[in-house]
Amino acid sequence: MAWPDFSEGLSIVIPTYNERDNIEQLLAEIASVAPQLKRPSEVVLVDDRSPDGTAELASQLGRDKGLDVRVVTPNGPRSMGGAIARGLDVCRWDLVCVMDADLSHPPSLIPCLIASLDGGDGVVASRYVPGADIESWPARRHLISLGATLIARIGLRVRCRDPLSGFFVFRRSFLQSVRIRGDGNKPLLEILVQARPVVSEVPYLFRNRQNGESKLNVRSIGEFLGLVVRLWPSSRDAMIRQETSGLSGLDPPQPSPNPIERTSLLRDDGPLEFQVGRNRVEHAAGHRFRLHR
Ligand SMILES: Nc1nc2c(ncn2[C@@H]2O[C@H](COP(=O)(O)OP(=O)(O)OP(=O)(O)O)[C@@H](O)[C@H]2O)c(=O)[nH]1
Ligand SMILES: [Mg+2]
Repeated sequence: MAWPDFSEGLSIVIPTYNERDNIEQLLAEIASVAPQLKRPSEVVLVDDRSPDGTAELASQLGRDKGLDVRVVTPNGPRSMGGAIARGLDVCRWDLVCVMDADLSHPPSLIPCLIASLDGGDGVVASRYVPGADIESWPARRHLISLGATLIARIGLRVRCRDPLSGFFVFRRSFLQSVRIRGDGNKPLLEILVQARPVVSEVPYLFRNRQNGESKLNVRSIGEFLGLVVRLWPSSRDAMIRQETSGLSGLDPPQPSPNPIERTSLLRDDGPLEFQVGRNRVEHAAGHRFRLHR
């Protein structure tokens, strides 16, 4: 089915560690966007036994706000990527949105992400397409993020502008072909490199975390580089397949019922040049971004 059916539910997977100061506002924002989704939804909070009581507070708030909040507590070492992989395993619905709990990712964008799925495999909320912005990051953080993004895009031949985004929508049925390990804490990158999905990108305003502490540290950078090295053979194989079979060796994107909408699909299958920003249109919750071959 090309379009998300309104009878289909949505699972929102959120990894958490010590997010007590953010969880109430996050769940309130999700509750306020729920009516616009026009579908059943659940929140799958994957919490690595946060000492600040995030999980208990989330369960209580879910009951208070009438939200279907399920808390999953994995065994094993604490890992943000591992938590997302676990959440994707246990969620109830086929349509799934992954996002952070630190209010960097606005829940108000979720309806727009789902509407933008439009026959593709996934939608990425992007910090690096025209119309997007990042609020109050120090220069050092910008440099780290841009450097890591370039390493991923060039080293792994990924066309998505923000392959390290932690805010995205996919179908779990599509993800069945991908083994998401969660090492390196960038599950979207694992998906893009291993499954070469058709994705579109939607710009948004990324807000820097206001409360709580970042878990990003030097070790995270090392783990990310380890992930790039692990994924490199997969990206090389995809390039060889592309060279031997020509650009059309991979199936073209599914046609959309709307011929204008079709242009929004981007097959993430190699280092093709693309133009940006030619066809930006107003969308319900912001600007929709289109990528063209
Ligand atoms: N379950 C689980 N969640 C985690 C872990 N580390 C981070 N998270 C969550 O993953 C999300 C992203 O973590 P952040 O610390 O914000 O990492 P970041 O977004 O790369 O960095 P900042 O935005 O600068 O803080 C947040 O919802 C965290 O609570 C972990 O070890 N286990
Ligand atoms: Mg964050």
